Amino acid sequence: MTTIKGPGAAQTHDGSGLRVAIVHARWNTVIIEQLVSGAKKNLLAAGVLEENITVQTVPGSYELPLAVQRLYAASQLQANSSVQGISATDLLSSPTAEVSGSGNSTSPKKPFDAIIAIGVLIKGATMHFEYIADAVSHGLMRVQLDSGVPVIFGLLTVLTEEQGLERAGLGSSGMHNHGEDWGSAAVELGLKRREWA
Ligand code: DLZ
Repeated sequence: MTTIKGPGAAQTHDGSGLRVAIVHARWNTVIIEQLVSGAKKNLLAAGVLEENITVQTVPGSYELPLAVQRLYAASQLQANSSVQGISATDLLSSPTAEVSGSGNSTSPKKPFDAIIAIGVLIKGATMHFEYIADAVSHGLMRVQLDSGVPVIFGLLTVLTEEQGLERAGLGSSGMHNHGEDWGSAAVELGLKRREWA
């Protein structure tokens, strides 16, 4: 069956110069894993280098806004730092971390051009779902507008497990994996953000 829903005809963008982070919750892992691999698939298909894709996890969706905010800040710090060879994770745990050892450096990293936040909220019997969905949606928008980095909204807010599986391309209806759209959106917005700078 044809549908009018969706982002329209596929666009081609060259993501080979981009650096992208995926931050995902671990709740509802079966669905999450599929969404993350869909996002990664389209990042790679657009030319984003594997080495320029960073994947970080948090326990649940509620943790996504802070993680996105800190990961982006760490990548800015890393880019500005004269000390090379510090991972974003090191910087997150200790923003003033120094590298011990030989001083061998990795290539300089620039700040992330886009960050994809992925989580799956499944409605339960209480109001939990509504509070988290609202908080995370507003939190991610706030990080995006405060920092200027595109934050791709990969939060599924579904009423049933089946709805979640469908949107990850794991259902019986033939619905595509929405994670792929998020990978494409990250590339498009990462490039457009540079144009709009
Ligand atoms: C606690 C909780 C529940 C009940 N459901 C979900 C869910 O469906 N999806 C999700 O990503 N996270 C869930 N969580 C965990 C919260 O997001 C959060 O990790 C905890 O409340 C700790 O802050």
